[in-house]
Amino acid sequence: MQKHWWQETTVYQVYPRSFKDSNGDGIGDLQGIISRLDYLQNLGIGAIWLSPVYRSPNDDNGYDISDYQNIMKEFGTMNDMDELISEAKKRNIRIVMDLVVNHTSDEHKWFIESKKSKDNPYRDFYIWRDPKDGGVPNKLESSFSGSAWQFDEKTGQYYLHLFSKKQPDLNWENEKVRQAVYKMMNFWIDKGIGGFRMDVIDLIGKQPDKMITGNGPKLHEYLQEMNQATFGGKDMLTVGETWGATPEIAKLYSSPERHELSMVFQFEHSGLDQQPGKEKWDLQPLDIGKLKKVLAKWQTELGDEGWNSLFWNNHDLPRIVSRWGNDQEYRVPSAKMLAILLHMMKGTPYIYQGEEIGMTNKPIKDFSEISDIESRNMYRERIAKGYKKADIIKSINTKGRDNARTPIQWNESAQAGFTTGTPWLEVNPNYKSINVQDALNDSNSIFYTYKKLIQLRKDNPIMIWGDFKLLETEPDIFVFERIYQSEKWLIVNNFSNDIHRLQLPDIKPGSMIIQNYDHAITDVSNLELQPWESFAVKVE
Ligand code: TEU
Ligand code: CA
Repeated sequence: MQKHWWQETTVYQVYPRSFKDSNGDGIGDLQGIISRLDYLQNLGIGAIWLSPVYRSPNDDNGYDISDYQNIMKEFGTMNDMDELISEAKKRNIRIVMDLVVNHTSDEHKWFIESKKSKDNPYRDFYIWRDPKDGGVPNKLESSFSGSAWQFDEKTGQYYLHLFSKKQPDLNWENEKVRQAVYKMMNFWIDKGIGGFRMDVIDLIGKQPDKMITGNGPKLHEYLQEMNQATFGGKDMLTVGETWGATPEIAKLYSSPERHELSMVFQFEHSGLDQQPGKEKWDLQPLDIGKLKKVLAKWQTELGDEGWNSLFWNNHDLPRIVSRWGNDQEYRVPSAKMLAILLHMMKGTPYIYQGEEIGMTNKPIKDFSEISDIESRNMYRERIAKGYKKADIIKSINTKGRDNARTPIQWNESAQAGFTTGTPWLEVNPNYKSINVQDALNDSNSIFYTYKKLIQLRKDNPIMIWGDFKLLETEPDIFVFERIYQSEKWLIVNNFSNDIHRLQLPDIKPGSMIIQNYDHAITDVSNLELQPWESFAVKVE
């Protein structure tokens, strides 16, 4: 298999609205990101996945794009964007753009034309259907609650929106749509970007009349066509967001000989703390035994036909230390354990902004504190269905998207140093004890665990190419080996608040690679693992 830069690097996701505000309007912006590139270079990352910065009315914080070739006014200008690309390049950081082409904003010029009349040249850029029996064409639902069909009085038809009604779905069956998207992608490629993260890309082959949304029959044909028309042969990082992917499906996207994408984000592990067959709001505790099984399956099954992306959180998911770690007594060791575990697996690791300092979820008490459209719609829907307010708020505090979107806590000054004004979303009140400045000043901080992991990846091919092998242990302990040529590493993780015994009589540990407690590990035949203890050690 040919080697690529994106297999050897670590990616950092920036959610621009919450990263750093440079002009006091309370909204993070491109100049803010530029001002923190030295920080990211210090961390050691090789690429930034930049959540959308395009022109947008912000119904879904930039995932509703009204102009793909212009910058959101609050974020800056195209000159700022060019500056970001070139300043990042100087620091060996590539910019991976978010490509949101399953849908546009309803304020995009294509949609404004499309809804003008049934015979408008842009009508077929979107998915319009006649009413059925005086109502919606079928039962397709929006991810943001309610029907996926919105009636348009003027032309008497419904349009499809799998997300908010301000995010009409593009009609990928229309060749003109595909060509327009490829042209736009080439505009960005010509600017020297490092690749694309492709929003809900598994939906573009939908067949709405057959109730098929994900993994439609023409999905891979479109991706191969896109590859050829745009990034093919340019060694760019392309990662598809694919909620329903199994390892078999992931291979279709990422087998090198198929010429589609570099890798996908799979979410199988992310569904483990929700009740089967229900929504993410329907909570259940994480079964760590299952987590190990799922992750180990992905580690081994892709083989050489694909490549894993490794991530715990993003702008849609709660903060991992709050979700599966312990954000109180064991915040620091559990955050470090989660970092070591993730970065020691095979694949490209992604860090979500703030994860590297162990930022936590921010609990709310009331509807008035919710910003995110997904949570707001769900709240209203569930109140109407008779759910208890306290239960809904609990679901939002556990799984809501605002949790990960609070501003980055840079220091202990007002508003955590994110802005000199009023932030668009309230800062987490724990910023006085959790912030970048303190993390940089403390050589034992979570930040330096991440920094070390990133450096280790640069120095040790085994971290990138080594095979993964899960060792059988009791459920709360996650133990695996990486094996490469004559080298072997042992990685041990206690995924709990309790002390656990672990016996590995046949393994002789050598030098320590990284750990989150500072005692020596000279013998693993009868270990007493401390709460959330984690270490990686060479095997003799
Ligand atoms: O997310 C896709 C998606 O399915 C999520 O919205 C998901 O439904 C939810 O967050 C978790 O249950 C992508 C983007 O990452 C997200 O921010 C956008 O809102 C969405 O697409 C629409 O563009
Ligand atoms: Ca700003």
